[in-house]
Amino acid sequence: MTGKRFPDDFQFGVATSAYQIEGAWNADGKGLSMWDYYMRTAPDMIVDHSNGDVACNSYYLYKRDIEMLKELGVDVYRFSIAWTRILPFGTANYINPKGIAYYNNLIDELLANGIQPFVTMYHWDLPQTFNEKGGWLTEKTVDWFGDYARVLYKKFGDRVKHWVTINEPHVHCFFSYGLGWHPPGIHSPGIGFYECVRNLLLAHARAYHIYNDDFRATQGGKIGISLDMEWPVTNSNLDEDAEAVQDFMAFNIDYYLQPIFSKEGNYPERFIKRIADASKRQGYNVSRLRPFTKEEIVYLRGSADFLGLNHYTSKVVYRNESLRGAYEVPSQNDDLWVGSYGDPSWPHLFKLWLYEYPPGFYGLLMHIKNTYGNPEVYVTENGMYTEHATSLIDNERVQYYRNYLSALLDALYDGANVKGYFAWSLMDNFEWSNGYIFQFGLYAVNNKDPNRTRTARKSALVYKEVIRSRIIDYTYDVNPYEERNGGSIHRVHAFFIFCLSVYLTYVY
Ligand code: PNW
Repeated sequence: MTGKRFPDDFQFGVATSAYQIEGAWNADGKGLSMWDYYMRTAPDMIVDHSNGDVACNSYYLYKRDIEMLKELGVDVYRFSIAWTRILPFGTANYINPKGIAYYNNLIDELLANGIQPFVTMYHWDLPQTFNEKGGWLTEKTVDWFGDYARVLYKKFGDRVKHWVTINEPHVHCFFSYGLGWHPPGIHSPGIGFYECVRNLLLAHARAYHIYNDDFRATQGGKIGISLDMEWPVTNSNLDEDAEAVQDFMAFNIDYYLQPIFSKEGNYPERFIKRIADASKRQGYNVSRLRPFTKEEIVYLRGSADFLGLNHYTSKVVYRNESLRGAYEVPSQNDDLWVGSYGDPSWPHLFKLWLYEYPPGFYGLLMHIKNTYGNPEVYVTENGMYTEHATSLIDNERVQYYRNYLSALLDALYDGANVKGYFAWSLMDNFEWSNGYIFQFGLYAVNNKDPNRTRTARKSALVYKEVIRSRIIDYTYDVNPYEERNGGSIHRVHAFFIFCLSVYLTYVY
């Protein structure tokens, strides 16, 4: 036990996203997102050839989801709205009443159970109609997104007081327009990637300003953006490695934070210069990073009431001659020109991308506090995965959550303005190009069962105890199997004792 406790008003929650859990991909008038479309035309994008057509079937099972939220005792639930469930063609000229009804039911049921909705507007499921017109590579998407945001405020803003505009510009643009591993599969790591981020940031600002101008006075909510960030670490004292840390920060952290959360606005100088220099060397007559105009810098600056932070892991970074020719030219990786890896001494399960290093979380939270005037932060995602999990006893995940929550508490006690925390994820779900191979859930989901039965893992019960007690007790132990049976035996006993006492009082 660390002896530190979470303040009473600290908000605990869990997070999910529409495409990863809802299923019902074409039910009740829903239109196609680019995920729906590519899952039919390019199923090879997904390692196990699965897709989100059914996923956790939450479109039909949302009441069960709310039962789980109640069991955990969370204060808030972060979910996302599927753009094409509301606007089947993307544009706001036709609103699908059944889509509105679904989210109304979800929101009302949450509120009736004392759980606040924390709603993401866009978690990667762009309408296919807009993809066909250029998607996030065209600035028109900024207008389309603004129109969509306006519909959401009108329909749900009376009850939703926290909005996340965009989930993870970095990961979304990197996979969809940089590497091309996610729909629409565009491989343009040195140009398309930067264009996508630029348009997403402007779309975010558009949604923020629409709220400010037309809704804030009557609805009084808050608008933020969820940015994903890894923390760079080095043990070396070589100048090149120190430079690598600075550049990694500029490309992966400050690139996204500075335009919105700093006093001066705009991209970091260091980042602008590296891409401009590389572009010049490569014979481009302008930088591959299109600069913001003066008006855009002002439009973006200060355009958030809170920062949503998605954080999973840290990286050891370095720079040396071994990187010559390591990356495709041109690409964001080549512009950055840094090597990175997970330190093998940090706990990890499958040596892919997720290594447990809680001091990195602390470092990141303190960087945000110290560099950006201590903005309000909600950790909108944090968690770890298992692979082909068969047991409900997920001690590695329990350990991960305890250690990351402890790091968060340390930052909180050192003055970081963290208001809430969302575990990713409520339950196992469609993990994008990794299909159903990785499980991030506090609850296990049985995909073979048409009812998509959900069962609490040990991590769910440990998180529940953290929420209840507001402390992290490393000695607390619980067995998810006994809870399942023990819980019902307990209820039978209680009922028996109740009957006996009624009998003794009134009959005997
Ligand atoms: C986030 N990486 O994505 C997303 O917001 C979620 O939808 C997703 O399920 C979750 O994290 C777990 O992956 C990420 O490779 C995807 O570093 C990949 C990375 C990071 C975040």
